[in-house]
Amino acid sequence: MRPRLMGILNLTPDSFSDGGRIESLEAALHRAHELVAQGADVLDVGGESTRPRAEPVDEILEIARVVPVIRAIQDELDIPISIDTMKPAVAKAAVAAGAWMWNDITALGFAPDSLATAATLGCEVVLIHMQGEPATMQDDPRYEDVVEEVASFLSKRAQAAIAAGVPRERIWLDPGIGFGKTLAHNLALLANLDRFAALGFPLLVGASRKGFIRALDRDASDPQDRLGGSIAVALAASRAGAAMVRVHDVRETAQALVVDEAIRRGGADD
Ligand code: HH2
Repeated sequence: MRPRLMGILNLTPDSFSDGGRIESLEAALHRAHELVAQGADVLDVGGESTRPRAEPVDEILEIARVVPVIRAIQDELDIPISIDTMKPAVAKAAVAAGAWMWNDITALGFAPDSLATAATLGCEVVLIHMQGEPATMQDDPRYEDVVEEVASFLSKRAQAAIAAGVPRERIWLDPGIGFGKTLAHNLALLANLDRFAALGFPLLVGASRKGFIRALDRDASDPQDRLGGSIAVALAASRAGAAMVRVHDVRETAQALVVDEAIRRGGADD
């Protein structure tokens, strides 16, 4: 089984890789159609950038950015929508508009009512590991044992979500590549993805165009030049049993995953 493809639809002026490109409802819808045509299984809609040193966005503005786009996608396309937000009010508005999944980089830890809101909404929930907060997370991240600490954090947050009333089968885990991690931390996590897949929840991996790729390839200072590295991670995630990968380049990743899966099956579909 290869992972499902979560196509990234950023509605933010400052996302690191494609920020500023989507400036209208029409442009967002056009991009949504493109991502679906390329093979996306889920669209991840975000109204606040989570890149290191990004400016926080007020929840009213975030809702105004994402809700009309979610409604329009619902009207025109048959695809599950994920809302990438840490704010319960935004998740509520997005789910009311039709979102199927709440993708939260704070693992339902940002607001006191995050856990209860997720339980009430009854939607799918992605719990992501992050050390610190977006503005400063890359300043000096430290771990004794990054793999064990991230695994233990994710297990605890999953238990907290279940205790708050989130159905177990709705919970997804994500080790949070680039969220308060050095290159060595990211590589340790990526080399041990099977450890996270074994925690008993579907695993989501988001590494598309992220900064650690540039740390390995100095020519990739422009995020758009990180396709090869992003695909390498998608294949590693697939081989480790990930259920979904979050990517900008859906078409190219889909092709790589299909070919990789065929090779692993030894050409059984020929
Ligand atoms: N990474 C980003 C945002 N959301 N969600 C999940 N589940 N996993 C991730 O790794 C993840 C995520 C990075 O966000 P940003 O800096 O806004 O850039 P982009 O959305 O272009 O990836």
